[in-house]
Amino acid sequence: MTDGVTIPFIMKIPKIMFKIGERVMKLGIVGLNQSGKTTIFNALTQRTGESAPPGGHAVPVLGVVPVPDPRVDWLSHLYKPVKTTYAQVTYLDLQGIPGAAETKQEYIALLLNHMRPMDAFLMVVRNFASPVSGAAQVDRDFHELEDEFVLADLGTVEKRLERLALDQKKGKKMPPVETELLESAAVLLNEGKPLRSKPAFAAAPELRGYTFLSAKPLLVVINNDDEDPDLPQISFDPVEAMVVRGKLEMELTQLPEEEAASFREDFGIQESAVQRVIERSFSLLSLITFLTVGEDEVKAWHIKKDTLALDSAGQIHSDIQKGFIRAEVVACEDLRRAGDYPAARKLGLVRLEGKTYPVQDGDIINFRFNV
Ligand SMILES: Nc1nc2c(ncn2[C@@H]2O[C@H](COP(=O)(O)OP(=O)(O)OP(=O)(O)O)[C@@H](O)[C@H]2O)c(=O)[nH]1
Ligand SMILES: [Mg+2]
Repeated sequence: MTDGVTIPFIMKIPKIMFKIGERVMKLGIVGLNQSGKTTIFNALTQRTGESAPPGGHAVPVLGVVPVPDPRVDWLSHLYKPVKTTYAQVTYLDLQGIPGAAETKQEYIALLLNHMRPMDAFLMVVRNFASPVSGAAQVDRDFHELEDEFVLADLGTVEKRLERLALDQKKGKKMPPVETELLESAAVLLNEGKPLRSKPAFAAAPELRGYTFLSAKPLLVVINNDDEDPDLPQISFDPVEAMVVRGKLEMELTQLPEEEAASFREDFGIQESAVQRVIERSFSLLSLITFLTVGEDEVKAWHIKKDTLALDSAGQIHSDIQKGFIRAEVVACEDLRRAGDYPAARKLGLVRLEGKTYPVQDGDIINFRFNV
């Protein structure tokens, strides 16, 4: 397909340019003490043991994990590139929490302090009998932490409303939208409900600066014992919840693939639960994938849903954004049906899109730009 104009076209982008511009989205692993957070973090990131030195300070440990994607597998098979790069999610686990955080409250306060800047949470809830904390009580444990989110946010809202009322007494004007939002947030939080239960709060630009804990997207991972594959009775809606047998999954990641496969069969695990957690983490962050292809590299890039072509170009490099001319786009599914790029082009499946095109999940994009 052609748009009838000769377009300066730079195919090869210097490798160094790929390093810049990607914003890392982070999921914080939260949960009560000894719920299996580090076990699940290790299963997700294929590590063993604690990374924090014992007896020291609380240390945030980051783990970067590739997001499984059959489209990338197929494109890599088609192009046989030097390098294949999957989209990534980053998890943060707070390890080595010092003995000084003795009470549950202190433990949670310290944990949440570190977790506040995260983009979303993965909450681990214990569903195995523990020598420290006794029989599993999934509902109770979930609500214990959720209530802490709600209380912390209510504290923030009330403090801010008091401040605004004081300012008003001194003759300052109250910002009307923010005040109204805070007042209705206070009502919701007073009912014990998280801000994420009203998407309007989570999305409101006037509230963004507050980094409310209960507004962040949440994926609940119920950490079952080895022999138990089932989701227990739970009463927390509308949160996303899934079951992982954390200890088993962590042990599996430490085995050679053949042995792990035979274990998986024995325990009736079709797809690694860990892979599902990673996939769900990615969509929890409202991310979609676009792809760039070539003999050098097949690469999956993550962007927020509804990102325009111009901003997607900026994800790769600011120069590509600045010099943006057109985006040459083919949906990965269309390419698959056509068989290869020239065939897709012949069938008219390769489109030229402008700056304001909202990039779709699975788009393969070739940016045309001027530098
Ligand atoms: N039976 C059983 N034990 C588990 C499971 N997951 C974790 N554990 C055990 O529970 C204990 C705590 O696990 P961790 O992963 O350290 O829990 P944590 O939430 O990181 O603990 P802190 O960081 O100290 O709060 C360890 O002894 C684990 O071996 C599980 O699925 N089943
Ligand atoms: Mg831990």
